[in-house]
Amino acid sequence: MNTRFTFCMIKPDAFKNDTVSDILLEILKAGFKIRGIKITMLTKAKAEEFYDIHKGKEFFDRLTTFMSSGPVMAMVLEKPDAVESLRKLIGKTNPAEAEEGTIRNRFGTDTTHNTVHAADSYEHAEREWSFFFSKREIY
Ligand code: DGI
Repeated sequence: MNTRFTFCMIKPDAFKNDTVSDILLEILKAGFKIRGIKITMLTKAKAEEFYDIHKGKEFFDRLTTFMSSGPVMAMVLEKPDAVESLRKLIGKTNPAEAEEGTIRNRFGTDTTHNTVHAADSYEHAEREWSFFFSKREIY
């Protein structure tokens, strides 16, 4: 298992609130290298596929409607212990509970509109970047 890589996605609320560049800067300042990047739109069906682990939960429709409401920026990021490091940088799911200075604390609004997704394991990271990128799009 390679622990240098993780998957990150900036969510539609960041595009709406014009905080994408601030979030990117935080990620770069934390020492991550960008190995793949694209802006794309998820259809409702694609958002449901990406979050299929949450299917059946109370917030599933809210989450997938939001995630297909505007652009997302998908990224493959590199840094030692990438998954743990990025999870720490973004903070807890609910921005109100996220530690001060974390990305979700600074730029998030609520548990749905929490500006950024980060893979929670190396296994999920690989599944998630494969969802967005072909091999040729990652260097
Ligand atoms: O890994 P996280 O994004 O921190 O959290 P997660 O994998 O448990 O859930 C994925 C996303 O689903 C999360 O970023 C926002 C949404 N979500 C999770 N739990 C709740 C939720 N949305 C609402 N409204 N309420 C929840 O309890």
